[in-house]
Amino acid sequence: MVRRIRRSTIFSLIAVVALLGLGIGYAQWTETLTINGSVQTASFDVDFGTPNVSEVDPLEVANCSANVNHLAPGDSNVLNVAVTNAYPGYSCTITVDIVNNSSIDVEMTSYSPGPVPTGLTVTPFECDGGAFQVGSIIAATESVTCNFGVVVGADTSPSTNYTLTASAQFEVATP
Ligand SMILES: [Ca+2]
Ligand SMILES: [Ca+2]
Repeated sequence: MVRRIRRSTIFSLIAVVALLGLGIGYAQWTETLTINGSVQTASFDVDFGTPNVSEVDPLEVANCSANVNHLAPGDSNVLNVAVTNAYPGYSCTITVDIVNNSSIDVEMTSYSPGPVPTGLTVTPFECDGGAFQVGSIIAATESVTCNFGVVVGADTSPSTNYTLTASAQFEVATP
């Protein structure tokens, strides 16, 4: 009887140890996975570059200047052109890049020239020699060179301020 009890005790201990071992093994095969989400959207920013001006000023009294307006740091969405002391026969041409500072391609979706005051002639805002138009795409980080001109006609009035506006809209290019 004494021997049997011992055997059974020893067997029980072994069984317990074996179960503990299984428990440890099972824990090692159970892991918690953590997902850290991070989504970065593309940057979108179209700007005017630094404009250049050339003029036909036979009397050499007029002046034409152009600059970009920074609505926010690095955001050059407005091109300002000022012509002073203009007279019939004077003309000024502005050349400016439209720069796609986005990380994605952008498409010009519309261009809206404003009304041209009587007495002035405004040559069309032309980009890439006319090849770039509504529906055209500027690839990421690329640019397109545009120009337009203002010609002062014979029927302008002295000491008058003429106002010109135009706008172009861009959006993410659809493939
Ligand atoms: Ca001048
Ligand atoms: Ca911009």
